[in-house]
Amino acid sequence: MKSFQRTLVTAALPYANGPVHIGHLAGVYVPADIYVRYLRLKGEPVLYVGGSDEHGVPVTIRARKEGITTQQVVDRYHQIIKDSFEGFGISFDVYSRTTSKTHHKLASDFFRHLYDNNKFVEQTSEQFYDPETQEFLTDRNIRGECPRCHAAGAYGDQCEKCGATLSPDELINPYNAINGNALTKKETKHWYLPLDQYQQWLEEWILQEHKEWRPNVYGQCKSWLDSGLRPRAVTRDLDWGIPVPVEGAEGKVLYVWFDAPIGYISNTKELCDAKPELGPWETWWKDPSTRLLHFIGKDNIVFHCIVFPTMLKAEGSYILPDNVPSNEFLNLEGDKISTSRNWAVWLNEYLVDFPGKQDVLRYVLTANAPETKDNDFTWADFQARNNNELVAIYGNFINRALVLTKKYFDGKVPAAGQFNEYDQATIAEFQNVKAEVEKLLNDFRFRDAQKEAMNLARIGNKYLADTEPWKVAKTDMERTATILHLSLQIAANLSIAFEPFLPFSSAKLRDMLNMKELKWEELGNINLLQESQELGEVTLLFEKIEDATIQTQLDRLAAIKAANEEAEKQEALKNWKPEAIKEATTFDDFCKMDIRVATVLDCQPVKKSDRLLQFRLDDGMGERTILSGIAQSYPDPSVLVGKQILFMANFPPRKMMGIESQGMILSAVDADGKLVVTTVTSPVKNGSQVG
Ligand code: B3M
Ligand code: ZN
Repeated sequence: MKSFQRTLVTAALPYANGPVHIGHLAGVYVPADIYVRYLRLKGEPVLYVGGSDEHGVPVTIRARKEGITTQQVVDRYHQIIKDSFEGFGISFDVYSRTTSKTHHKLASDFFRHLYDNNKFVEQTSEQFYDPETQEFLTDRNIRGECPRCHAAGAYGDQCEKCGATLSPDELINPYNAINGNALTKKETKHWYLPLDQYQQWLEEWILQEHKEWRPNVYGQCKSWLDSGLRPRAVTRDLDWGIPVPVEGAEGKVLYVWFDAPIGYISNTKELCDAKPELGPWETWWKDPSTRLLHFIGKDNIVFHCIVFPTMLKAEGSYILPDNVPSNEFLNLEGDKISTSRNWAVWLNEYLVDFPGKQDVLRYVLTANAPETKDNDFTWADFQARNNNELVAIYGNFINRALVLTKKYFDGKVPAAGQFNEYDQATIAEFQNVKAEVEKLLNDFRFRDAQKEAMNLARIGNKYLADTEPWKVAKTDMERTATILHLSLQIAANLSIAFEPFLPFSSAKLRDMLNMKELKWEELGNINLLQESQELGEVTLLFEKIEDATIQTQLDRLAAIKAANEEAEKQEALKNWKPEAIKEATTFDDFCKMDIRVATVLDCQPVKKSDRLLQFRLDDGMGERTILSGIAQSYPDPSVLVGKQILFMANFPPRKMMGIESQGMILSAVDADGKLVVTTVTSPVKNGSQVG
């Protein structure tokens, strides 16, 4: 283990193309915040650097969608995101933006430095181009049919429906996402970071020297390295971003993934320039005794473990990340969270809907943190964890300890008498937890660490339940004093243990106990509160969340789901093209088909089949039964009763679900797969032939 003198923690810079949601919080900002708060409590030098990623295509797409300028988009969402983080107590030392002057200069200089030292290769390649608007299209602005799941409107970099990572070349019938134009290809020149030249170095640095990285991170890096690295373009044909500082590069900007990680450096510089007591920014980025940690989500692993380190290495004067704790994804009610599909719990909305309950979300997201695999956020789990854990265990313990002290001891910490064996055992059990929480936090295992902190509350709650001071008080005030004294000391400890996880509740608890902020080292000390110290006002630490509150959230999601399905249908319809005409047939073959008109007498779903409808027809000669697999398209089949429809009379009879079907109903297949039964435009005799 190397020894470090300071820690620089970065959290991925969210795109300023929309508000941030629970996936962001769970994946990156809460874990990083827990870690940073923990180090601060230990008195270690640490900086927590964040900011908005304001370049790239996503923000330009949002601008088009909202009909405002790109600058207006980033101004709006930077503020919303910043406020949301503040609202949730994400304790950044700096939260800046990549449109800042400092950043433009630093990123531009960084590129120029690599350029001047021949670190790039220049390459000309064919890119998708819209001949009408005369612009090259970036991956995100190209849409088409997904080659995997065949959803319409997949993006050139990813299918939002099935989550597949794509390249625009894979899309079926690619088109310009903005105007629907068909695309051609055209040559363009770009600068590439030759990752292949760094392959060997990366293999050594990651695969040999960083075996301690999380298995998901290490594994992803290994698979990238195993499949062989290729040069990556670090410039784009785009009018939004940092201009490429090279002659002849007009109309080109730095690729957003080139400039964004440099944003960590620029933001640190802004902070240190404003606060000289932190020392020069270079100490934080160039001194090998600084420990650099990147907190990110799994879709950013390659950029933080391979691309950015290669940039830093190529530049030559920077330190490299010591670890990259990356989380997997959080889903919402079983579906992938998606900004463009509005499938998310937005933090700015949560802060309005659940005022004062920031810690509840922090708690639930950490309890369910997707540390080793994707996890699911459900509102039912949110409610259960609040009601059964925060309220019933932690809150209940605190409330009983404080209320009883108010009742029996005038709100002053009572003096302890002799601790009995049970008290001693409780203290011992309690003191063991500190080392365990520390070990877990040092390993970035926040979910288990919080579980341990919760165990402290459990110990306290059990202690009160077992010792029953409200009964003891009837006969033995001295013993009651001892029980409550110890309980209050445990409560004081809880405010320390939970400080990294639930900072708002810890502050509230400290107010109730009338204690000042304490250091991590005090955890386990059972003399934190002075005898006869007066308690503050007692309120509930957590409140029960009712079913109706949860239902409101579920209703909102149901409405979004319905809207998305409708939008997908519209997208499919918009891009629908008729099937190619079948091979030529003959008049004789056509004449072999006996198509006729009949009136629907009755139409019912077939029992135990979600596909089949049973038709009873008047075919002019009598009654006829036909089964047709169109139930999904007719949730109410009675709408067909009385209609004259077309059917094929000489289709060989078939038995399905024990019923004989005597023919075939003719239906048209719509673009969305919906089946529509065919009919005649004015009444004709049943049994008439069609031809
Ligand atoms: N903005 C992608 C994302 O939000 C990107 C991260 C940049 S970190 C330097 O997932
Ligand atoms: Zn797909």
